[in-house]
Amino acid sequence: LERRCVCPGSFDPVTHGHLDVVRRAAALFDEVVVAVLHNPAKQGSFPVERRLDLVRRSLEPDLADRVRVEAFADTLLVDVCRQVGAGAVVKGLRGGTDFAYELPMARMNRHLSGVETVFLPADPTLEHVSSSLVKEVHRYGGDVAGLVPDVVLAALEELARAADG
Ligand code: COD
Repeated sequence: LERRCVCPGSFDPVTHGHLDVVRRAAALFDEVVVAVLHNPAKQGSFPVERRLDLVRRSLEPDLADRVRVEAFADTLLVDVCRQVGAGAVVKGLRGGTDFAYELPMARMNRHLSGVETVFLPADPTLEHVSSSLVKEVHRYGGDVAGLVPDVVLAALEELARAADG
């Protein structure tokens, strides 16, 4: 029996916080589907194809054969789970704010289809890392080198140059 889970998110862009959760999910499940989804509350910075590419290029080679990275347009997370045959969603929790945001979604998803949500406590060294803070700090010239993979750092530079020119 193949045990599969989905790690959903905006990944706009992927951070070491996301990658830590994906790595830990891969230790618990046979296959991980990283699902790039639309969050209606957020306006995107990177096109979806670029987000996918950055996640794929950030995965360690030893994970690559058990981690799939796909985009799903305008779909419920539970439909993504059904589509890929996953019984569980894996998410990281940075603190109480994440928990308050995630708990109703976890309950709603279980209500809709029975899918379970597994919460992993964020690594304490990555608790302050979010895509939005990384983008903000980088935009104002702060150093985000330790918080995102090198390919993402390059993409952020590119984004800044495009915004300037
Ligand atoms: N440490 C640990 N975990 C982290 C860190 C970190 N530093 N940073 C991010 N994470 C984890 C969190 O678990 C987070 O949930 C996940 O990564 C993704 O984070 P983001 O910011 O990329 O993604 P979000 O929060 O914008 O994603 C929200 C979804 C797209 C998953 C959500 O809107 C959704 O499910 N949409 C689909 C439509 C749907 O089904 N709606 C109804 C829901 S009930």
